[in-house]
Amino acid sequence: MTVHHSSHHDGLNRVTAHEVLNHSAETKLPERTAVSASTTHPLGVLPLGNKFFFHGPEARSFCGTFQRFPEEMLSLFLEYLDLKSLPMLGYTCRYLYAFAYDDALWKSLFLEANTGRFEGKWLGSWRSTVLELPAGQRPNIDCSNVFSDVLHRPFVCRYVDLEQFASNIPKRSQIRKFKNLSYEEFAENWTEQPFVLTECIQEWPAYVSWSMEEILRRYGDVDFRAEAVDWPFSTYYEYMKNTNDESPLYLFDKKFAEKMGITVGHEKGAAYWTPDCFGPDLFDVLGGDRPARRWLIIGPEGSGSTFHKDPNATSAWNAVLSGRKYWIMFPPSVSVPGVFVSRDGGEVTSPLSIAEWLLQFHEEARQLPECVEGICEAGEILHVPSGWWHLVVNLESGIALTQNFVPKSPSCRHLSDVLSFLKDKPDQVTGFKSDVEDPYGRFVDRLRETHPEVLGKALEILEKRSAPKKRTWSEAVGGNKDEPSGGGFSFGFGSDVDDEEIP
Ligand SMILES: O=C(O)CCC(=O)C(=O)O
Ligand SMILES: [Fe+2]
Repeated sequence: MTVHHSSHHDGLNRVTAHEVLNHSAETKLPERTAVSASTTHPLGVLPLGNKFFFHGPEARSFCGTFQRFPEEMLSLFLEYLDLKSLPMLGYTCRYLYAFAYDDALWKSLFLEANTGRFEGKWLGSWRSTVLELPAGQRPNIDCSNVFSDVLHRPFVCRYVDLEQFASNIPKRSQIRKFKNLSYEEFAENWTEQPFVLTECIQEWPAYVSWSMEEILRRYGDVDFRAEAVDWPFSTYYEYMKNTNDESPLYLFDKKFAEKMGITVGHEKGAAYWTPDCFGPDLFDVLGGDRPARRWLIIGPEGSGSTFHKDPNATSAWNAVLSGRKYWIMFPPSVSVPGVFVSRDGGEVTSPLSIAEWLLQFHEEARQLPECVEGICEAGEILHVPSGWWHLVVNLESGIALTQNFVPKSPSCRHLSDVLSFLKDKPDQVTGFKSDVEDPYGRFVDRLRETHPEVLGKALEILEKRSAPKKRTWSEAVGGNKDEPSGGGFSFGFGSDVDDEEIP
């Protein structure tokens, strides 16, 4: 951008009408490079620490009473302003201009204003899109005497080099890769471990022929769900090519098959099918009452999923059709650094964006012996065991398909986990149609008809797990680290079952 070197040293430091009106052609922001304090904010805002090297007047000293606000509070206050007041306040001085320019505020304003189908054009930022500013232009206002971490941090995160986190993976935590697996091998040994299959989806028509351009050509007018918005793919495509969002909108659509008019499964002409190794999906017994299971996932570099466990204690596979994904995963009972879970496991608070988590916690997380990491390349498919924590980031823009399922394994552990989830955490159950009032009851009924033995075994596990274990007094008080007292700690059923109680 053009920098007006003189402007912020004069008098009141107001934004001049000349600056507001004189739009300059938008310069392309830098490609992702190593984190550096010089990562360019579009208005030239610098990290807070830089003010100690600055000798001119700071913009902040011209914003009147607002100087009393810590910058976090100012930013919070601005969230309450509407589409008219926000820019008006921004025009009062350079400091407030920089804050009112924050695109996260404009994203909220966009979402408030566009609840229906969005017919407009993506213009490179939420602000430009809301204000319908001519494409590729933005006000030419120099804010290089604005020092703010709140405003600068998202740009550091946006341009952080993601490869640094995906490289030098310690050998012990490398995710296992196989060409393929048989169902027997999977069911016996691998239902509780993450792994990647490298030669499994090469024959999928979806792998052979779907590219961004092909989807654009064939489905450009079709609306897909991307977090809070439904956009025609052509709009999302423009967004992906041209966004500075720290956490880019992620296309995550469960109705894609219907929308694209494709079939899935082993019938002729299907676009893809579940690899044989994952075997049957026990939720199939629910027929049309089964919860949502498949998603098309599309996103730009840097998009992805923050730490979570998959819904309803299901397992999943995730196939990369194009692009590359970095995965970092932990077994169910591990507490992941930087991730806070409510007591019942229902609420995961990962207030951090993916890049923030990587910058702050990746190193610490990698030290944990349970850490599993790896890159899933295009043409590969990854297994997410039920209950495992995972964070995923796209190292390149790409297309993926994912499907959740309840594997059938000799131990029946997965089924019992799902049953216990449906039974004990009804408020956390997701993905069922609203007319399925009692997912647990319905599932048990169908299993009784179709898989009585499997159901029996799973219920037995459940019973054992919930029956309070009787312990003798000496067992209860006598345990120590090397010689645990009866039953104390176990990696057992993985999930969020509290330690057994002493009656
Ligand atoms: O971003 C991704 O591809 C991972 C998606 C995921 O974890 C999920 O669908 O549960
Ligand atoms: Fe997931």
